[in-house]
Amino acid sequence: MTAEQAVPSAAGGAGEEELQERFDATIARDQRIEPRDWMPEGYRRTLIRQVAQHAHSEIIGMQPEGEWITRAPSLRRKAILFAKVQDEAGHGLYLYSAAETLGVDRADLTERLIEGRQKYSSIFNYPTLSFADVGVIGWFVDGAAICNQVPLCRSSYGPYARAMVRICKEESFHQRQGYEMLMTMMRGTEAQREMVQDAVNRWWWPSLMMFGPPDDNSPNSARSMAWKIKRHSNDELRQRFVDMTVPQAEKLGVTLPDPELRWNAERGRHDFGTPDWDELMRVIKGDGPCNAERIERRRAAHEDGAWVREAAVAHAAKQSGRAGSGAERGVAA
Ligand code: FAQ
Repeated sequence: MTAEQAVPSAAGGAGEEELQERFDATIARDQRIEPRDWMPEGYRRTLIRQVAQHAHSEIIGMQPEGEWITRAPSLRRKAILFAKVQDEAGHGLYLYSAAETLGVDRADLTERLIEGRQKYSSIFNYPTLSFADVGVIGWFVDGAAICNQVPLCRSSYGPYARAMVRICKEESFHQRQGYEMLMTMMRGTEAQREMVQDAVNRWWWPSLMMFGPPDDNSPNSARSMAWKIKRHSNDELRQRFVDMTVPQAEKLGVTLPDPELRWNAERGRHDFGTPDWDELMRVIKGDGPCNAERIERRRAAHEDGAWVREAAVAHAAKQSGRAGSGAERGVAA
């Protein structure tokens, strides 16, 4: 099946106008759209775009931390990191499954990623230079993922919303493990504290960029919010992340690298500086520090895994052949 092949909708003989009215009413009542329901083409395309990009992010997101599995400083840290990276693979798989309910094929989506025709999160195009980066990714990147994804548990598309429930539980755990690791390092030597501060300095701004461009330059937001795919705007979620993270940084004893960051009593929120939006656009377009390396690694893993996919298909064919011949003989398969 190709990426744009539509799943037949359960039209039930109703005309397009009536179907659209039913769809609008379901969204207005805050109920879920399910795979067999009729949906406007734009809604389906927007979901495929977002869910596929999200799935790709989880899979590419295994790489920056995965590089540290062999170099983790203790068996405990290695076991934790291994489990976390495996969780990200699981998230990718739930999300590809959710995307498949929209009539696309995972193999085709993977091709699109490898050929640069579909995006993945900008954050995974930065290098992990020290083990402190693993802790900071847990704290910032998983923390940002939680801010962005908890509202997606109420997204209007059923399979996406349900996939997000488990993903968010695991991301919370990831965030805590990152923060706990940083607490340990901050209680260690001066060199360890410097490593943590250096990692914080490098990951802060890219983490703010994860939430996407500012609202006045976010072409998809209005439509996605009207369809209740997205529940909050990019800027609103970015603000929540800043407000959540500032007290955590104070407790940890690190400085967030933004001279404009301060509490605004009038707004009851923090004011903060402007991320470098040109940098975000460069990274999204493929010109970040690690884009080429990340995609090349994904391509190699995909090619190396071809024999596993072929073996799985051959095994499934053999099983269904056996089941078929069993059924012919009147044997329960
Ligand atoms: N990176 O109009 P908008 C994780 C694109 S998972 C790259 O604002 P939208 C777990 C955007 O696609 C992290 N591209 O778009 C983990 C659009 O391009 P298009 C991933 C970006 O969709 C943790 C264009 O710019 N999370 O972290 C980015 O309304 C640790 C215009 O933007 C998700 O995917 C970006 N940062 O809002 C794993 C969450 N921002 O497609 C391992 C679900 C924007 O029109 C370790 N996604 N673009 O050509 C979303 O919430 C939304 O899709 C946004 C973007 C908020 C990312």
